[in-house]
Amino acid sequence: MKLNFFVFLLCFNALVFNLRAIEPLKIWFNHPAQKWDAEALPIGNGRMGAMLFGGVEKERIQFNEQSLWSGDNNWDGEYELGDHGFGSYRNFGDINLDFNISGQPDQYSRSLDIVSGIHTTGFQLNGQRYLREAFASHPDQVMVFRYTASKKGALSGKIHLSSAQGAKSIAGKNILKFLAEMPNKLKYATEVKVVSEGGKLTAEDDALVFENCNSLILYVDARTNYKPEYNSGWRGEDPLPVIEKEIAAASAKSYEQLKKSHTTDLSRLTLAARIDIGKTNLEVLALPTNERLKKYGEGGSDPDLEETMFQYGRYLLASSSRPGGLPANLQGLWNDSNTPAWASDYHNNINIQMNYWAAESTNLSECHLPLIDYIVAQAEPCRVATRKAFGEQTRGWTARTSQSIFGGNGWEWNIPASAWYAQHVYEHWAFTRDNEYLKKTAYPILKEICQYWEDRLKALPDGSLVVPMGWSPEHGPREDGVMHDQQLVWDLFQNYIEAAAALNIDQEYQKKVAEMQAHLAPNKIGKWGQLQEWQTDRDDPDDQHRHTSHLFAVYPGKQISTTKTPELAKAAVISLRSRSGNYGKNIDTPFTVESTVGDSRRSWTWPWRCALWARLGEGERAGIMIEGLLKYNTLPNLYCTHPPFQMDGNFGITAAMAEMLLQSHAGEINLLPAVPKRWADEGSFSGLCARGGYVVDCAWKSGKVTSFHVKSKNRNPVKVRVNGVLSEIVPEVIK
Ligand code: FUC
Repeated sequence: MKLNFFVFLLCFNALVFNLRAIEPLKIWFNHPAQKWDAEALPIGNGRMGAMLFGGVEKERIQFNEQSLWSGDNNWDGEYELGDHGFGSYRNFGDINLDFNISGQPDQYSRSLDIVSGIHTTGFQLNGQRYLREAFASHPDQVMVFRYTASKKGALSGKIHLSSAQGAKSIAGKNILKFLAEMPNKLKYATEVKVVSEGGKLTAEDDALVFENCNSLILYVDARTNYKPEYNSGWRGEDPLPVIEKEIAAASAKSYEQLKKSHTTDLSRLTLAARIDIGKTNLEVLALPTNERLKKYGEGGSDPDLEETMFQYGRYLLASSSRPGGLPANLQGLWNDSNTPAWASDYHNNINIQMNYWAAESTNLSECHLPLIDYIVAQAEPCRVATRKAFGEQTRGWTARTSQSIFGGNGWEWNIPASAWYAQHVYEHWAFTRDNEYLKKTAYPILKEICQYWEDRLKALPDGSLVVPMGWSPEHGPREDGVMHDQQLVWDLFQNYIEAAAALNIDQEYQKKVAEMQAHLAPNKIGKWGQLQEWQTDRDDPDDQHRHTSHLFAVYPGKQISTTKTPELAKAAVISLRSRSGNYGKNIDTPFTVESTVGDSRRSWTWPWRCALWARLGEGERAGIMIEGLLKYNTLPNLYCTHPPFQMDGNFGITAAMAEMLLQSHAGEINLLPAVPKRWADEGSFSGLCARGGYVVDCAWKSGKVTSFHVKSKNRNPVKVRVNGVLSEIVPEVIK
């Protein structure tokens, strides 16, 4: 293969490559939090997390563990919340510290470092400096809170532990704990061990009193006896003995040791990918995050805030989704309610998928595994529910839109749900090229879901195949051949064919699937040039419905691309403009953030559209979608809000920003495919991933790539598009 000389120079010009220094990545306030969803700050170790308020006299730590759910096992039917029925994700409880101090603090700040995951509250009061640190350790499986003051013996007060499910706390010498059972027989427990330096600890009723201590350390662990296994009735080991063991092991280590192993573990993930898209001026940089967000919403420039949003999504994923655990739910992991919106469940018509869009592309592949394990664990109850709904002879499975952790299928059948899940199962292989995983885990799932569609597709008199009774999520009436469904099944078949070819197996079935794929009723361009959402040409150009389901084929799918299907890509541009209020009545108005109104302003709509614009090569419009999310659907603590608070927006915008910088869905690595003018001047990224097992670094000036590296564990050559020129290169080898 001929190597383009210019690309050769760029690729091997390691000396020129220069990732500019990264600004400290912090979210901070100069006052304690009042509102849980908008101001408190999250820590998490994948399984367990807390929201911190940073109070001065009273410190509230609201905490969660990902498996505390109400509801019945294997529920199959419409939503029914509460203790029985579908149930919901629940609040675990609070730890409250009342300090014997009062007055107006000086130099107050509370901050969350989203690289190290250390939360710090500091202030000056009555001539003393108070410092409080908190983190949730994945390696040690405990949360750790440390309280210090500059003067010896200055810490006195009381600690309470309260369950949000009604369990009674008991206090021992230096321990607070509770153990109880939910009405669905899920056991749950918490232990808080308190260690003081100096002073004295005494149990008083259900509280712990601390007097004249120099410092305090709290070790916290919470668990349930949930087991992600249908055949075990979703119940496993008793939680308390595990908790006691973990707390004993952690408290035997020094604080510095625990902090170091936590920081090393988390920053391995958070630093694996970085972006630098511009420099915020120092005056703005010095402001608390909530004030910067406000200024940004008023039109101020703040590239470092956009960069913080990118990294926050990665921090939140690494803090709510770790191997062996459950996937991130609608609120990630953080929930203070027993009746959360949409049960804080797993919604599969956009939300759970968006939660994981950034996992592979931004170098958090291991954080994708909880979703894949969830798909595996839920398959059996879904098979049962699928047979019940679609006939005893049905092969394979699919799911209703809302799912629980107990095999529960709640609100409304989402017939192509499993095809969308299959995309995640496939993408984990596409990015990692882990053939063992492909053979053992991914391939059987893909094949089984293909069989579901083999049985379910309906042949029209002209021989084309349609998905029966789809509804273009939450938009259309139920009818055959809805484009969203057609595209999802196309994607499933394509991924199956690629997987089977890589394993060199099932030749006959590959042919069968390829034949079905070729007969799927295709995408259509309608009367105003739009990509049709339905088989009939009835799309309304003034419709601003939040879902952009018929654009699945552009993103996260790969059926439509600017290079391979330019006519369909053009139609997608027209459809997407109209969804953001720039067609129909407003065809001549400029495309601005304000033209997107009403139902189009949601936590997850902006990121999806941002990624869509990126795939369509429209950097300016992608940039406008980031502005919209920050202006209309982001809370002061940078949590995204539907409303209410919903984490898909955080995860989604990270993925969409990555897609603006690097794409790999169309058989090539495309560098800087959709960079808006405001990022073009100078910037860099490192550690973004491309399908095929590649890791990419890149730097640019005036919108042009000035240096790049493609690394891989294999030496497979890869096509790279750099400054519009496509060449094949051999990657550098990662050992
Ligand atoms: C889907 C969306 C809603 C919301 C809910 C949790 O049903 O249509 O907008 O995000 O999930």
